Amino acid sequence: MAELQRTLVLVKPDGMQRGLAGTILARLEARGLKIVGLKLLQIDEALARRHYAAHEGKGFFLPLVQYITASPVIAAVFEGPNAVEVVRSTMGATNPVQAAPGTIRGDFALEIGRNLIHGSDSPDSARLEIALFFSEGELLSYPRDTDRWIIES
Ligand code: D4T
Repeated sequence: MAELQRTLVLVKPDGMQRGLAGTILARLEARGLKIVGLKLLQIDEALARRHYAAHEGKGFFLPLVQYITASPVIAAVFEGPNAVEVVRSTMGATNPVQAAPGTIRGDFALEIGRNLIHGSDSPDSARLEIALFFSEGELLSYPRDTDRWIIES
């Protein structure tokens, strides 16, 4: 069986404002991934700077911080085999212009600065990012009766 992973997903402010939160989460759920953490929160500037620390100093950094702090977001942790890569492929390319139709960004977004969703880009980033948004006690492990129909054990 493939490695069971957890990954952080954010429904960004544009997803919330456009009423696409349910659609975005539903696509990941329908793929077979399991929600093990979920919250609505307003990201403040300090958290935005930590989350996007890798981009500090780049031209798009300040607009990116303004964008991610502009409205509440949903933070979710999804679990499943290869969850990091599966979320990334379901999201589509960072720039929606290059995102394939059928992906979240390819179906619902037009511009890189309004690309609706964040997903961790590696298992190591996922661990760091999950810890930024969730305490251990906010993450639940539980079996689903459907798991055996989604995951070959
Ligand atoms: P996030 O982190 O938001 O899921 O996006 P990605 O993982 O797909 O892409 P990223 O880290 O390279 O970029 C983070 C964030 O910055 C915005 N961005 C990026 C931008 O506005 N202009 C740019 O040129 C780049 C590279 C979009 C996503």
